[in-house]
Amino acid sequence: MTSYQFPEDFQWGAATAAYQIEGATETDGRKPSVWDTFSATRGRTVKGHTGAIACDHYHRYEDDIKLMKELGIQNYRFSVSWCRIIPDGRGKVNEAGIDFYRRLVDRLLKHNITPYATLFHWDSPAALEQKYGSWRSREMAQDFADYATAVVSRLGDRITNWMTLNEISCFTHMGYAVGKTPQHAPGTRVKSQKDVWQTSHHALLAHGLGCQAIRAASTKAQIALVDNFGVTVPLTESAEDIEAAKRAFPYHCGNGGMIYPALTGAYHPALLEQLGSNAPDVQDDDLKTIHQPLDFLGFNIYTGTYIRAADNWQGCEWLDFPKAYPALNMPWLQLVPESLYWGIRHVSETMNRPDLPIYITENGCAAQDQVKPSGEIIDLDRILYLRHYLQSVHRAAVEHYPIKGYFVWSLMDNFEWSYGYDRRFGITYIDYKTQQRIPKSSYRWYAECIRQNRVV
Ligand code: GCO
Repeated sequence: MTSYQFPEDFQWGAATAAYQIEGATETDGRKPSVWDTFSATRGRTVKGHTGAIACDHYHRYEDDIKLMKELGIQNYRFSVSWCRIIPDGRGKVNEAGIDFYRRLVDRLLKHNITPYATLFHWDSPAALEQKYGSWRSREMAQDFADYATAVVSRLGDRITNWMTLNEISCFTHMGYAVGKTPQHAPGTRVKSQKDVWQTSHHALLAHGLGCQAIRAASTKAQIALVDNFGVTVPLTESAEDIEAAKRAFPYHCGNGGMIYPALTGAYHPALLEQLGSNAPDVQDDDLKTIHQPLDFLGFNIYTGTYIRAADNWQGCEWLDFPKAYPALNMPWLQLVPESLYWGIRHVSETMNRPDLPIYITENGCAAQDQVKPSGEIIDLDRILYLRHYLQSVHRAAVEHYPIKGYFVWSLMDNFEWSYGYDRRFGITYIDYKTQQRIPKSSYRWYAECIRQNRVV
């Protein structure tokens, strides 16, 4: 008997995002995004790196699809760049921008690879930053919905799977901050925590209006939100620690104010109480708009936090990582494979949405990859990481949680936001001088998992 076998219909894939791989930032009518202006500002990214060239995927997408084909994935998650489609943020559609994604998708379909398109992976048009401060304004939600209509009405004949926004907390709570310069675009200092929560509220509204726009433009659309909600992992699986992890969940990483409203239609009361006057202003019907029916949930997961039962008012305690705890090559990237299983279980049990199919839309790690004299990259650390997390996916499947598929982050090394090209998350190595793609050992290992439909 072979172990760690997945159900026959389990979906394997790989993920990327537009600004991180495309380059060609001034091509075919594209105008700047907030990430172009942010990364071009002194001191914002490591070594001043920008996405101007990145992996030059815009010109090399055919080669990249060959890489996917050899890998054996049946699914590819990418994002559409708003500033290619509506370069001024609102108004005129740039058909040349649409044409790029049409070529990409047609090529994917020719190779029997199913496209999963994210409409927003952080690269909003800089024009909207100038106009009204991006997510600080409620107008952003309607502009996003209009952009969604523009894309889905043109590409809805070839794309079925649509994801609205990627990781609301990252482009709002890491893009706007009080008393310090935020790490992510647009990098705006605001006056209060309430202002920060207002940006994520506007993003939730954009998600809701976006869902409505997608459904209106395509009757066959399958729609998801992609979130990286923080996962509380019970220290032991005793009933007390499990209960503690569930109690901690709405407080953790703003979960109660992001994934909760999207999946349950309400901000979690415990979080609202904690926020007090810093809670966002919510208008009539906002929560109804935000709480749209979803066909699946995209869950991005990299790490987690251990929790145990405690005799305090919350009934739970957050545990620090010991000094030498195993971690990968990011300050926040501790190895917590169970976070994947518990994240899925929290959706079913803690948020009470056992009905919602889940795809892991990102999971992976940065490693200090070295090219050997033989030309190979033998990334044993990445294989170790991925193997443990995939075993956790398998546990969720065996216990009949609705886990449908897995997308590795990432198909190839790319622009890692404020870390620039300094951190490599790919299973394919990019030589940025020559743009040569070199599959790493993890690519071969992942291909074997896909071929055998199990964790090897
Ligand atoms: C994300 C980010 C990715 C990052 C990855 C590693 O969705 O979290 O979208 O773009 O590259 O998470 O930090």
